[in-house]
Amino acid sequence: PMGVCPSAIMSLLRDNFTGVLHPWARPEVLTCTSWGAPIIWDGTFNPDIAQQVAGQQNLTIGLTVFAVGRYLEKYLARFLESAEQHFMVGQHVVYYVFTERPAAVPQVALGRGRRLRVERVVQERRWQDVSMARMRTLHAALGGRLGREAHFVFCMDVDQHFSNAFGPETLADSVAQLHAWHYRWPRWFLPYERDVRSAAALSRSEGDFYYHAAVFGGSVAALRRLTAHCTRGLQRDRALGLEARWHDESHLNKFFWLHKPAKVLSPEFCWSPEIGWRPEVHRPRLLWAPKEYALVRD
Ligand code: 2GW
Ligand code: MN
Repeated sequence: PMGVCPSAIMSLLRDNFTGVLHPWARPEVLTCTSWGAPIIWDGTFNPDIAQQVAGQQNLTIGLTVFAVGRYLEKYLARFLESAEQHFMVGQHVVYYVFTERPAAVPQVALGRGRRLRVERVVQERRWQDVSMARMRTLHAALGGRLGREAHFVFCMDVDQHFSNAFGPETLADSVAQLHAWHYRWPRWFLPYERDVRSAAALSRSEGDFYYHAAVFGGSVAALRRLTAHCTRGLQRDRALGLEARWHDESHLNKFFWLHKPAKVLSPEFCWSPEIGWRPEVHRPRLLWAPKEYALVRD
């Protein structure tokens, strides 16, 4: 399915932040979901307009990232330094770094209107738990200071860096990221959790896209609902002795199946260089670090 649907035009008119002016500029890719949300690809939005609209609203945008154990030294400095170059430049930004070692967080020179806060978390023993515990911690943070000082928040993995502008054109009430490895696959083939006992389960006929948990965002209220849903699902599964196939990401996918995202980011926004060249990927905004599972996983 390609091209423009009328509901894309409707959502343009509704959404102040889109700056999506030319969904037809990319006829070779899907630029609209079946429920009328824009899928933003390079060339389909005007970053200057998005910037102007966001500036007029005097927004503060939160960016949360977890850097626990070896991931702190390995990834955090480059993530933050590249965010200074590319993430919401010209807006008010507050970074929230969650780590068990606040003193080891690197000093990064911050631009005007940009702040960094460090919050202490306990280090989970298993890496799966490090990843899954993020949902509960985020839920609490969104209900606290982060939720009071930010209007919109993005929650990201730390094992990646920004390579091009990631600006307010990405903002909406709820935002999901197409997974770079899976955006061309048929839905019955996607790596959703399939065990019906799991709270994250989707059947072969369910699922819109496979979303990547390395990037999700939205308004504070929407993210409170998302993190509550995922925390509850993770807890329910644990009580049954279950762990979904892709951990928190499986529960995130279940949430976005039940509560459709208001905006979807093309794989250009979080690209894996290991995939190689693809004609539809114009200007990657975030690049995954190479996976070194043998090194960092037990
Ligand atoms: C994770 C796996 C193995 C060894 C260490 C860690 C680890 C993760 C860690 O030692 N310290 C840490 O801070 N983390 C945080 O969890 C960090 O922010 C990292 O980016 C995030 C997710 O772990 P990651 O990036 O190694 O997993 P991916 O890239 O395979 O992530 C996808 O799947 C995950 C669930 O398995 C999550 O849903 C993640 O959001 C997805 O992108
Ligand atoms: Mn990752």
